[in-house]
Amino acid sequence: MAPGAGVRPGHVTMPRLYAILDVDVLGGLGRTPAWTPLHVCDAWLSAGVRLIQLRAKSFSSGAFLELADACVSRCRQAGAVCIINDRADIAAMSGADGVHVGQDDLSPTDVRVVAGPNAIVGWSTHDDDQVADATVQPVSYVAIGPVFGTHTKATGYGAVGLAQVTRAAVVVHAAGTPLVAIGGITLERAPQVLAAGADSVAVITDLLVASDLAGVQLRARTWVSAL
Ligand code: TZP
Ligand code: MG
Repeated sequence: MAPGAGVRPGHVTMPRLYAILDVDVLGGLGRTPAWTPLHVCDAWLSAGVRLIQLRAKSFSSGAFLELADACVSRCRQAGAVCIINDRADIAAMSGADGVHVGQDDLSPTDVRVVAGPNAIVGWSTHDDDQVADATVQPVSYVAIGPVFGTHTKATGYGAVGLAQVTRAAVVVHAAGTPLVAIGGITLERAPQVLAAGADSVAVITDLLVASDLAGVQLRARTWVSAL
């Protein structure tokens, strides 16, 4: 059996659409009146989105916690999962379902000290070595990316492409772990990413292609029904 094989800590069946609510991307859209994170959260949930990661790099800790509290309670009411980016403390305090961390954040083991054994813990990877390492970490899912070029995040890594998604899928599935693909994924590209082996596609920008909030809801509905 592969290292780490079996049911993973914080085991989760991932919905095919993994929506990331990035408050800085929202702010950068320059919409008038501004689309608040909670407006977008509500639009996505009412469209059937069932997994939202809250990402707020520029927020103070207090503002992030306040937003996380509101987001978690909306997700809970809708029967959706809410995951907090980077901050195990904010995930624990807000009662979120989990935490997503990257290679330079707290390790998955350290995240679990704060978030607990049942939390969903996701970890970003960008190459074969990191994917192999992920199979021996206490993670609930592994993310691979950027699959395509993206302007949303300067990851420091080049686009990994679909072949890398397939390689990662083989390795992480052997360890009993779902694979999330991220980076430059659009409605048009999502089917090929899933066909390459990803269980879920994580999306920021393409879920916001709309001119108003009704359009945001429609865009999310289109995504949910397409997958
Ligand atoms: N990690 C790798 S690529 C990326 C993150 C957070 C950004 C994805 O954003 P988009 O807009 O869906 O390309
Ligand atoms: Mg991070």
